[in-house]
Amino acid sequence: MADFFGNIGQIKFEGKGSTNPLAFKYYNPDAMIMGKPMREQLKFALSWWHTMGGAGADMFGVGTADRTWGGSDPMSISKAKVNAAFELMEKLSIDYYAWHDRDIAPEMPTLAESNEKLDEIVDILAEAQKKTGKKLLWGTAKCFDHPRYMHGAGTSPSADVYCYAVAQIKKAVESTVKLGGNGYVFWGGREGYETLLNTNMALELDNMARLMHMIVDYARSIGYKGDFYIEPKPKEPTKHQYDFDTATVIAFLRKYGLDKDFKMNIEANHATLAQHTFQHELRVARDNGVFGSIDANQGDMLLGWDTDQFPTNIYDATLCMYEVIKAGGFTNGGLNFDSKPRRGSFTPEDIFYSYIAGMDTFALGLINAEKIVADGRLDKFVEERYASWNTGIGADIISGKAKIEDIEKYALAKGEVMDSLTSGRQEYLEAILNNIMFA
Ligand code: XUL
Ligand code: CO
Repeated sequence: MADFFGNIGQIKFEGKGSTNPLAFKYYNPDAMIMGKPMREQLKFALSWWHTMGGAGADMFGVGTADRTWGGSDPMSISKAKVNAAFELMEKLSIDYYAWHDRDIAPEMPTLAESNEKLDEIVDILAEAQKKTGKKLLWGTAKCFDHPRYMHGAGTSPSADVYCYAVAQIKKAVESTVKLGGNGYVFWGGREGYETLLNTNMALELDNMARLMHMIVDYARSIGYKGDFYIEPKPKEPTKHQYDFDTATVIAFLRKYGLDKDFKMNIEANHATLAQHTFQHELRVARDNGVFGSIDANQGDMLLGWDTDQFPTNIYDATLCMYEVIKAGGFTNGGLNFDSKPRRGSFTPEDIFYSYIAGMDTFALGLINAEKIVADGRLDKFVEERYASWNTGIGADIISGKAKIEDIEKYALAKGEVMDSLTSGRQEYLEAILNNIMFA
């Protein structure tokens, strides 16, 4: 193990009574919960871009943290990042990681040179994975930061830029496959528009779908068996991102016949930017059979942008893990911390404090969610609220037996139906939730 964090040892589980800031209070990696060790239920991943590369720059100032890891030029920094990342993962008991191609290796003057550097780092990562047993959760291509992508990548008005993007993504998929990743993410960084005065929206979306079909066919042809994910986000960087939210993405996937190969990577902060709760997005994905993976973070209620804070909200984590359990748990997906310490939290220890906070929050979320399911009161309430669909006219509608004339006859005979309603009991249910969580 490299020694970038020599003053910090292995982070251990000490339980909720511990006041040691460098210990887990809830995340006990090998403790069994619902038949599996916690680490397998949660499948935590380190995000390479934030943790290894995010120095804290914002629109008003440069970075505050050193993320060169002792390297001096782009390639030596990229190599040092591998050592630092694997040390972090080992010390924090994180089993997975996720990257954009340009997070792990530098962008060079030509695509051929960038590919060469990427190959070099992928070989080093493969070696580190072999040594440590760590795995790649998913890979993706950074098709949004270089100026060539100012008008989009897969939705660029320029066919030349589009070809560059296809080639870059093809290479990122190959690298994902080489590292045994079972996920490949499309987040439409600049796939959207600022004004319709200059935009052919229909052509842009048709082209994006063409790109996705090409990539899926190619990936399957080289033996990729994992999932493809789209990560919805409603705005930022463009004013209107095409992949606005889960429902919008599902319509896109179905229109273009991509729904068999794609699932969702749901990010908490993107959900709230779309004016949805995190749980809403997860539920839409689950109900439509496209729940895949999660970018764990949280936004700030008072800010209108993607703040990517480490998640500490227990309610959100609990309701998230409830949805994950109901979806049958993670298969190829996991919980990737698309989160960064605040700009003022600039020391190496802050990386540990941040991950410990996020991981403990989700571990507690998992523990709470298991309790909600075992308690059964909330599920039972919902079941009973819809009991009228289990027998009589409700059951006949669901089975298709009742036709419109039968329903009309039923309604006419029934008269006023006010007395068939029961209270929604929101406050009663919120109190039950508190009771379960804080018992
Ligand atoms: C940006 C974002 C990305 C994706 C991967 O808001 O969430 O980092 O997770 O491209
Ligand atoms: Co994300």
